[in-house]
Amino acid sequence: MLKPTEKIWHNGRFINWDDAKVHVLSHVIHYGSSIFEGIRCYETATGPAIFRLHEHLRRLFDSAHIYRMDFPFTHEQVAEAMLELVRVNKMRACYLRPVVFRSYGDVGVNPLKNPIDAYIACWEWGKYLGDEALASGVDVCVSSWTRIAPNTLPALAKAGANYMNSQLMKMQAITDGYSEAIALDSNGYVSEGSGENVFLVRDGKILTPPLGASVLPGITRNTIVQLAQDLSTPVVETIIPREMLYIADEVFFSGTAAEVTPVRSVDRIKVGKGERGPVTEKIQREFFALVNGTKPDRHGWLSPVGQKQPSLA
Ligand code: PPE
Repeated sequence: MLKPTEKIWHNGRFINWDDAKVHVLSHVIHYGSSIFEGIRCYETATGPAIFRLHEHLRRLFDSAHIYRMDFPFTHEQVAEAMLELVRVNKMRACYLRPVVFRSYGDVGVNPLKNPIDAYIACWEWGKYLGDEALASGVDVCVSSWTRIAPNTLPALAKAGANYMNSQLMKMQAITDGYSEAIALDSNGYVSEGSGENVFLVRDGKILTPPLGASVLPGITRNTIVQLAQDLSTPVVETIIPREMLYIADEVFFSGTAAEVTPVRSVDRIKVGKGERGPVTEKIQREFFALVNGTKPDRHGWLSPVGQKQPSLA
């Protein structure tokens, strides 16, 4: 269960957790008119630091732009709000969730007259696909649901409505005994998980679907591509037939919540040896060393919160 923190940022002010409420006739409740981000703040030896804050904010503003939402704050203001939120809540590590939506005003599909409301909350979020997932890998299925098709819902926007498709995938997967599902795009090629991008490894080469395969332009996806290049491992963005998932040497997920999670089987077919593979492990090691600050931040990906938080111990 979600453990409340003290404050939530709302339209430029910090309010109490329990006061962050919306009216039932808010546009977003009826028509899914929200965009959001998910960002992790990691504990490092020199205090908490937000991982790839600016890339996440860029995507938030891109999502707002796609949906014609006039969000009256600058990138810098929201960045400062996020850092301040971690400070006021005295968090050491947390997940941050900015959400921008069409709020209370009129009812009816036309969203243009409804005000835009913005909140940022944070909380402690552990391992997305279970505690064992990072080491042992997860069992997944190919969803019978297709990922949102081009020209239906824009996949490059991180919009609440996209997650109705994700929920269908996830519910089916869980009910059928899997941890997660991978969807195919409307052409039948591999797209992404309900809340993760997908990578395959075959013959030492890393493959991932291109943005045209209805995937979210994941910040972790971009991180993996960069880390693979740093490690001189070739990475190719290419359309991927479904059966490549079965014959890949390794498959793994990437995402802010999921971080880098190995996939050990797809549709009950073992991937490689049915355990975390060596390339996945190498990428994981590099990823966690960077986010935890045990390796120098050579890409400038960490935004220090600027205050060492008291130890909870
Ligand atoms: N695809 C989807 C559909 C997705 O939701 C995410 C993130 C990604 C790819 C990876 O993107 P990125 O986080 O930028 O690397 N999913 C977020 C929400 C998960 C949730 O259950 O809520 C996340 O990981 O924060």
